[in-house]
Amino acid sequence: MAHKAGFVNIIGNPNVGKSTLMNRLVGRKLSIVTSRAQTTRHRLLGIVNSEDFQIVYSDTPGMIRPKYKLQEHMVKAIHTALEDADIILFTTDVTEDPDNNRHALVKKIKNLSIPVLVAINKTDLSDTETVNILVQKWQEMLPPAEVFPVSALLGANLDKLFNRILELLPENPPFYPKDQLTDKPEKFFVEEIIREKILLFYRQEIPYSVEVVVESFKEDEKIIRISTRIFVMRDSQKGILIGHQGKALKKVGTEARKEMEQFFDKKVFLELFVKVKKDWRDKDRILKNLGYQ
Ligand SMILES: Nc1nc2c(ncn2[C@@H]2O[C@H](COP(=O)(O)OP(=O)(O)OP(=O)(O)O)[C@@H](O)[C@H]2O)c(=O)[nH]1
Ligand SMILES: [Mg+2]
Repeated sequence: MAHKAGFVNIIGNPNVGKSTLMNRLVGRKLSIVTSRAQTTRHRLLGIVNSEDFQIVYSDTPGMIRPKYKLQEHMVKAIHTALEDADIILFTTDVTEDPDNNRHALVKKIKNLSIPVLVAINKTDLSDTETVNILVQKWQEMLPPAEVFPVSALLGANLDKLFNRILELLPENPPFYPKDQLTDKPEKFFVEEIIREKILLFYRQEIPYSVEVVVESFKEDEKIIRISTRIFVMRDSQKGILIGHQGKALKKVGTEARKEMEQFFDKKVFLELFVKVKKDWRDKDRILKNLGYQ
């Protein structure tokens, strides 16, 4: 049998569960997940390898109308993902009304000549009848697409989706070494884990004003020592982030460190420093330094 390999790019509106779905399909938590929209800022690959195939999933940011430069970069990541896909995995959820869908993405997908799979996620929050109606509506909305009701959270119906992906996967040699799981370095996951805790623990605009950068990452046999800087946009945000007697930031550090120890399967020593970098979200030079190309 010829070797199969290809890019399966997951796109959709914010908060529908794209990252949860990719983590499930890859079998490991690579992408951070929170209940807040715009959790994902970067495109991230999750690679599933076997002897006969290599599926390269892409998690992407949710589609938004950009209001500042950071968001423009997020939208650019979606457009790149539309261009280099072998298969599009358009993800929606049971709360999204197809008739009322923010049409930008659907229109773009309609014009593609590659296979499109629609995952209707969060079926655990609905009932069979409602889900069946949604399946039909999405089928009409995107006629060539095949529709799969799933629950990424519970792992329901993902085997059917996976089998279809495998069938549609083109014949190709592998694109990445077979032991490779992702395209991002260790630092990226450190930054994302800290950002996830900030999204979980702070309200309003704080998480959207924050960027995390690893300044040093030193690993020896027993422990990884990590020093990070958290950028905020204003002095007042620095105060909120640190909290009374430093308690708020300490909680971020503790929870992030625990998750890193799981992720790296090693003891972690983690330092966090907060710094104000005015309007970092809107400055090309700063964004470039932060890895938004
Ligand atoms: N009930 C239920 N919740 C889900 C399911 N999948 C994801 N969620 C929840 O939906 C929220 C958003 O999940 P994410 O995976 O971060 O969604 P996303 O599409 O990647 O979001 P952005 O990166 O912000 O665009 C989280 O609270 C998840 O726990 C599901 O199958 N069922
Ligand atoms: Mg996401």
